[in-house]
Amino acid sequence: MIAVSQNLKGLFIGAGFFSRNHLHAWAEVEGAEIAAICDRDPQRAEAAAKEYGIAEWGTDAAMLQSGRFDFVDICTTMETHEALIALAVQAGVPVIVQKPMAPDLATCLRIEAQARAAGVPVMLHENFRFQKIFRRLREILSSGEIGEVTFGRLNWRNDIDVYTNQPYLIETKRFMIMDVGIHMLDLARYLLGDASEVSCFNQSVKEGIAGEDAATMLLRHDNKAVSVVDVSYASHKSPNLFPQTLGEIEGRLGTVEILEGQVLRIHTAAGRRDEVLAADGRSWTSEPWTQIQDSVPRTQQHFIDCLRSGRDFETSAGDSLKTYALAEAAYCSAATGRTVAIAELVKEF
Ligand code: NAD
Ligand code: 89V
Repeated sequence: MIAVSQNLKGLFIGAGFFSRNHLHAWAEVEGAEIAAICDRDPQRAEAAAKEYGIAEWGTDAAMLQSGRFDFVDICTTMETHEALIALAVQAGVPVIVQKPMAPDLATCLRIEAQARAAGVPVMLHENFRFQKIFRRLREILSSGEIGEVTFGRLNWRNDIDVYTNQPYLIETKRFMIMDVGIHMLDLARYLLGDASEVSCFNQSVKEGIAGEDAATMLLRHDNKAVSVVDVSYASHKSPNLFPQTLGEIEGRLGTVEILEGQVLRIHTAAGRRDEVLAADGRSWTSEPWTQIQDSVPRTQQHFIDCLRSGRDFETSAGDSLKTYALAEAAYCSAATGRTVAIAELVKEF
């Protein structure tokens, strides 16, 4: 058992585009520190070690088997996650891994089963639900102020140039749903509860990309609520709303609108009020990424707090299977033109 006073020592894998947000955030997280960084590109590994003051760097993730690490943070793309998580599971090292968990549900199920069989905890770094505005919205819903939820709309539409920083998105066949849809499906579960049926229409609007860059999904939740989740990288508006999620949640007694500028507008019989959720004002965050960047330290602190207390992760691999089943059902619905029940894809969770 690691003394509370001692920091948990982590290995960080994947010194690419998004890693800087993780590495800045680890410097803020209480009870943990990054002891070594690994990237198969030695220049990236060495440069990041220098920039973030990390004592050790390497190019081979097998360093996981050295027995020196209390956890590993995997910040690589989805095709690499199964092999890297398997290395960690073999070494008995707890994992926090970036989304998407894997390209398809079958691989997600394999990963989760192996980790569970070995008793190694795995958490998805799914940070949209850790955004300040959605923590506050969850509180309002849990307070009962708008009553039992009956309907939700979550939309994430803009035309940010995501391709320059994340060129792998141009080639990937499963694009919009796995890149942003997965954030929205997790949010829909977090705000409206589990869902079991999906209807989906996909579109490829922009020329020259392999997968869909827009998707419109209809969900039926287990509590009979219905939600619409729509995402697009081909939505031209000024100002560009990246990375804001807009929408509304309706209940039997009122409605909460999710408005531009991180405003929650609460409508009840008592009247209407606005709550504005300001950014945290960190030195290393900058528009338009601030809303996402501010959620990274919260996500990582949750991982460490749960590791230390033994509490279940909110976005454990096991819980996240329900999110990836919805994504799989969405692709199946888009391909077949019919509503798909996740029970068709997975006997039980
Ligand atoms: P990237 O391709 O820029 O960086 C990945 C790095 O991992 C590269 O430097 C690569 O050399 C390294 N790598 C890959 N396989 C490796 C291996 N087996 N061993 C060692 N190093 C290896 O990718 P990125 O844009 O930083 O995205 C990483 C992940 O973060 C993606 O899954 C993406 O979807 C996700 N992401 C999440 C958010 C968010 O949380 N909101 C935002 C952007 C990206
Ligand atoms: O959050 C993500 O996963 C990224 C995005 C550009 C949306 O931030 O891909």
